[in-house]
Amino acid sequence: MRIVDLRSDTVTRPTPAMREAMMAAPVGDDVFEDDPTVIELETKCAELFGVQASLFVPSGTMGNQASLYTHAHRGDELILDDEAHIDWYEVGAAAALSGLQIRHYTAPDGIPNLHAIESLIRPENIHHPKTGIIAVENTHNRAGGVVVPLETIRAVVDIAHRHDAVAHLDGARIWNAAAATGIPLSDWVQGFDSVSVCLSKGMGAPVGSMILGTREFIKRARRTRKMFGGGMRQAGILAAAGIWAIDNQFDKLVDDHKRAKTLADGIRDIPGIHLIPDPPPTNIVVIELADSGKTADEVLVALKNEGVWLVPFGDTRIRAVTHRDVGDEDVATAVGIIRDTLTR
Ligand code: TLP
Repeated sequence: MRIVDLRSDTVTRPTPAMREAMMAAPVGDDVFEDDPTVIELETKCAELFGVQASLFVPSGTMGNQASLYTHAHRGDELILDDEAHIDWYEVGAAAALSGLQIRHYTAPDGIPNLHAIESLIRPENIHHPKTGIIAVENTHNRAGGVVVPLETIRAVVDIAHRHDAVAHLDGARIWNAAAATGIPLSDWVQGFDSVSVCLSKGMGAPVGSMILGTREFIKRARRTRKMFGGGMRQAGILAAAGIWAIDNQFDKLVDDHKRAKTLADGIRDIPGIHLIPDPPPTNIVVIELADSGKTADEVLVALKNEGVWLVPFGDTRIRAVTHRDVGDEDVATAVGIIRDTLTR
């Protein structure tokens, strides 16, 4: 049975050409800062995003958490929307590692609520924690791959800076925001005090994320990475995959977006479901099943038995993600099987 694996864009496997680039990469010891391929990737990303410096880290989680740790003072508050990846899927690390207290606002559509953020900022008072960090996610995963508009992003950064806080961007899929809008990568990260971007999602690298920031911040983040056990040695083998991805995969993300729309077109009229949002803005299709009377778990098991793999996003919510290893035929197969399963 052919499997259509729509669980995540993290499931992509390196292409033969990417593997060749990895095999051919000159390497050194990155803890001694003399791996030429890591240096090439870090230089390339700094230029591409228009920042002073960047740092190669093993994962998006480390990209976010090493950034937060590098900024944080224990007891500071971190303002986040209540669907943020940092809150849902990073094992409580902001509290456990950085001593941050999280303060939420609600943003079911993934778009930061500026008024809510402003109202959560703590006034100067001996009793209060200090608002230390405001974080934004773009594209927003749990909201369905939503692109947070540039003016909203800029307004959040402005609020942070007006209140002596720093702004962090979880830009795991910022590539998709740039691909979907045509607005350059550098515009999306401008003004942030730290940014984490992933090479191992739609970009298709097997491992790796980048932290972006000033030279001074990246120098400190390098120490944090070492403390977190993320100092890698001949990491050029992995960095080469990232360089290959930037050169060859970035301009193909629009195909993933088209396939997400095709998937949505094929299923939106199924009674009892709706898509969040509809149409899907990038490569993530979130399907709400509440009105169908079916649960996420039963639907996921039935789909899996037919070779279509998705993940739960709540008791009655499931997620499909398109990526490089899913072609037009796979999408057509998935549409057929999802229709059969949900109308049975
Ligand atoms: N997201 C994964 C899961 O953890 C949910 C996925 O399948 O989407 N920020 C965002 C917005 C992410 O979506 C992810 C991964 C990360 C950070 C963390 O990246 P990794 O998995 O490399 O630690």
